[in-house]
Amino acid sequence: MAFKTITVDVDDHVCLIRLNRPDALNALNTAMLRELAQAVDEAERNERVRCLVLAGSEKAFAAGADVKEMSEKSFVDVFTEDLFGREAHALERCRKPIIAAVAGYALGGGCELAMMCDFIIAADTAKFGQPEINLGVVAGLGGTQRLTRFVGKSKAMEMHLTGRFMDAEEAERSGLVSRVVPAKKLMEEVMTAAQKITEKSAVAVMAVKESVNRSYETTLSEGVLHERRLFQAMFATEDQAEGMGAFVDKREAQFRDR
Ligand code: DAK
Repeated sequence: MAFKTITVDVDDHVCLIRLNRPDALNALNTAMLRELAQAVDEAERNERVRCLVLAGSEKAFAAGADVKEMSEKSFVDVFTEDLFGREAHALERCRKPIIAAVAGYALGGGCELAMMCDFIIAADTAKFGQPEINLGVVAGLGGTQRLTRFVGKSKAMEMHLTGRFMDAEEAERSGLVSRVVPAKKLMEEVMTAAQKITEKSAVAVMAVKESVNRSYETTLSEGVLHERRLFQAMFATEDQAEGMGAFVDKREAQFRDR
């Protein structure tokens, strides 16, 4: 289907979704979040897709939820519509890996969207922030929870309370992003990372994602046990035999997702 606020391209097993509202610095409105949720669902169902990439433009990943759209809403509107709740679940429940490619502003809902992805690669131009406090509200897409887990209480609290932006270098130092690359090389680096993931066993990739995410939801001992069971379960796959056999034979593994 043709989308109006995003673009979607599937190439070489990677689904690249770009937020595309350049006049509003990719501010997330209802239409865009619905299209994004649909695109993620479609990529999840598309057997050709083995990894997703979510990107914005050079100037902005996304400058937040659309303040102009939100400013018209009442409590009853946002409560009964469950503003963005359903759309956010599409990303949260996706079992394929999603990489966020962040250049420019990733603010408010934009920062939260990037944090919902599995990891963030940032351009040296990236700026992260949770400036909802300046609008008289609090973050609503998980920012107080996820940013705190990424960067710790002190930095998260400062960013949420003052609205201060964090540059790419500070974001890498604080563990918010996996690495920073020159803006001109951002998409090349992200697509190379995505490509590497597509070459692995999709079963093992899914298990890694599930296990790392588990660490946010459970105690250490339960998480370690869950990981051990997943590791053991991998021995029921052909890909485990292929991967280890290929290592022993000194050849490239040919994974078949079986
Ligand atoms: N919403 C709507 N339009 C935006 C926007 C936004 N968040 N950010 C930028 N724009 C628009 C500007 O209005 C401007 O449009 P025109 O005036 O040209 O029509 C255009 O994009 C270019 O922006 P600027 O002229 O301001 O560009 P600058 O380079 O001077 O400044 C900036 C860039 C990013 C520093 C500035 O635009 C800015 O401060 N933007 C707002 C950032 C912000 O406050 N973001 C947080 C929004 S609140 C929830 C889920 C999510 C949320 C809440 C609830 N539930 C599930 C319940 C999330 C809330 C938020 O994200």
